Amino acid sequence: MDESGCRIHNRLWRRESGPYNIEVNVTLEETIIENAYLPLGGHSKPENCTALQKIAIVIPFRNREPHLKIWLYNMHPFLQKQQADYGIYVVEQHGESKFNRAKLMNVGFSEAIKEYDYNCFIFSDVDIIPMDQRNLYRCSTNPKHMANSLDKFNFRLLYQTLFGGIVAFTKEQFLKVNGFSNMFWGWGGEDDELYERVIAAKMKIERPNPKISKSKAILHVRDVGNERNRKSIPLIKKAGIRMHRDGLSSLNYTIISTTKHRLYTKVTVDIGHPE
Ligand code: UD2
Repeated sequence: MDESGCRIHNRLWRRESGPYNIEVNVTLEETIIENAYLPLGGHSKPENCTALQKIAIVIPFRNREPHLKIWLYNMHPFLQKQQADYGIYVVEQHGESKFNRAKLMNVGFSEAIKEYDYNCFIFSDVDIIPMDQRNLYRCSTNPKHMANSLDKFNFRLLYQTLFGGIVAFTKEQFLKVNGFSNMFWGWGGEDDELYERVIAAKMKIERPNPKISKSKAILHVRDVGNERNRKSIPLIKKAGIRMHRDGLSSLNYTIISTTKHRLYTKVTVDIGHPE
């Protein structure tokens, strides 16, 4: 699949290239005013061309409103300058049970494909914002790890198999790995498990040039309800043998509400609790 999307994109991109000022002192109200032309649900398309990739951005979420408004404020113009045809899905975990980032990603994928012919899925944490307009938010011929150059890690890759933060999968790639595991409750391991799935499915990981994928990670304390998952290691080790029965194919959830906000679609979901 062509990464550039619209044909005229490259021309615009050169003009707009380079470091990008991330604004952190923002209100949701000003973000809404600046994006008043967006149709409800935060779905935007380029006006003068047809993008090859239709991108659903899926954000796992609970109690992170301050980060969400910064993300939205910065990412709408960023994605529009890249001539993206994109929709934003904020998937909020309902209730108090342990956070399950991976299962929320699976829900986002499953709900987004009901609404539009998305063929690229970017699964992104709510607190990571790219610093360079040339960092293309697009899918590639292999699953792509996009959070490989974060300010909080001095723009270095912490370890070779790191696959957390932001990953991009075409629809086919994501179906091939049966999505994320549903079994990771609490912090950690679900990203490493997804890496193992990709390898077991005989795909490779791609990463952008770290000079271009420089991104800001907003610092925060560990969330209540997202304590470290101490059961992750055996699950990661057996990812390859478990992946076809644990993932999109075994996903169960109950939608509490789907709300079309100006800047995004919010899916509030009951994903149950650890067994
Ligand atoms: C790392 C990974 C992240 C994930 C996590 C372990 C990177 C850059 N990031 O991030 O992708 O693998 O470790 O699970 O490698 N969230 C909420 N509310 C909560 C808890 C989490 O909205 O109560 C969402 C939010 O989108 C957040 C994301 O989950 O950005 C990841 O959680 P984190 O920020 O606590 O994890 P972090 O920064 O250690």
